[in-house]
Amino acid sequence: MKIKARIVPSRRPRLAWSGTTGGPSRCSQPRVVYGSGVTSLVTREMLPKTSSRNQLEDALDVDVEDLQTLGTFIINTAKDEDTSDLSILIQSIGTSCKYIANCVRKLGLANGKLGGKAGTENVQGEEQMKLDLVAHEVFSRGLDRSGRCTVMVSEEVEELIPCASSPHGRYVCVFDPLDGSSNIDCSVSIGSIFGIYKATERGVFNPKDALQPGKDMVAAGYALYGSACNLVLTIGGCVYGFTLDSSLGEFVLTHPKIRVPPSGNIYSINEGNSKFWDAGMANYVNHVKNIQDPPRSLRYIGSMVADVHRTLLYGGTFSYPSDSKSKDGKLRTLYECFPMAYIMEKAGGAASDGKNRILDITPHHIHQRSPIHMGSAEDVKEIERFLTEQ
Ligand code: AHM
Ligand code: MG
Repeated sequence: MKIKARIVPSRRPRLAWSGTTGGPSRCSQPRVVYGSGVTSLVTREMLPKTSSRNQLEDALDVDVEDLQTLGTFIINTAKDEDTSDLSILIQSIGTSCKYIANCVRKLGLANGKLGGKAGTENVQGEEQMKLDLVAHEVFSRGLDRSGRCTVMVSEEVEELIPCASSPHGRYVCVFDPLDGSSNIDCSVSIGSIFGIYKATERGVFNPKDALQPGKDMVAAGYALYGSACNLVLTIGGCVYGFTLDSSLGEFVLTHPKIRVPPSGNIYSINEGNSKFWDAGMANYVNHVKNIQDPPRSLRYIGSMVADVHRTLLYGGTFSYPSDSKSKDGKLRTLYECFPMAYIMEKAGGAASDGKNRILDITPHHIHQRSPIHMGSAEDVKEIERFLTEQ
């Protein structure tokens, strides 16, 4: 059994027992003690049954070496000249996500400076929250300063945003700095979403670079500000999940090579819109409700990042369909649907607009919308069957 230690020690770790001066007693708790006096609690249940001190220290050594932060992971993954630019870009995004995670934690304590409405509207006529604007500033400044991004698209800004400090930037970044705004003020999970493309020419601002099909992305990810803060990332290969260790201030690799189950028992959709659905969608949800073995569960948080994160780990589907009220659905193709669809596919799942693969869409406008159904491949196929049979 492995014991997870939480920091890279400056000296070899040794075991100590709280509440005792000598060896272990029945109720004493073992701690891992590092040279600097920083400690990490290890519970009795986590210890191997045969706990000789040497065995424990050996076990600790193994895991301490295995500890991988987002920084080391990216540097090891993106080694060549080409991808080292990408690595710097993603590290800057990681830092922005940590900053936003801090704002989210302080939201209720900041005397209204972070919570509540900003009194402005975004390009789609939606009310902006103060935290939407803070997150946009943090994301866009971080990307600009990374020096690796030539142009950006943000949900909060109508036009393309050229990066002033990146004369040699070779990447295009599309992002929703804070997704799930309606959940901000009630402490329900929210998130940030991003997708990265390569620019046609290094350092050249070409508006068409921001309208590439989703399948041409080179990396995508999201941060979930929930009961834990997770950063999920793919650089075109596997999907990796990191968890923010706030004592270290680092994202630590906790979910290597995530695979979405081929099918699942959870469906996620805003059923309040059912009166606007077409027959195909209504028939599908009715069908799902009547499955007996095992019965399906409806889970809908109303924050895409949280709903998709659960779908990625537990399987099932997340849908925001088209309906008679919004014929293209609600979610934005470029910076909401594409990155999540890219992650879902890289994890072995699927993402469809109901008929076709989401990632095959070539957007004609940076803020266009698309209906979306994503998650376990078998379940998404079943939704497509219902939607195309009507
Ligand atoms: P936002 O970008 O303004 O926060 O809107 C996107 C959010 C998604 O996170 C979520 O899936 C959806 O809106 C929920 O919409 P609804 O309240 O219509 O169900
Ligand atoms: Mg959003």
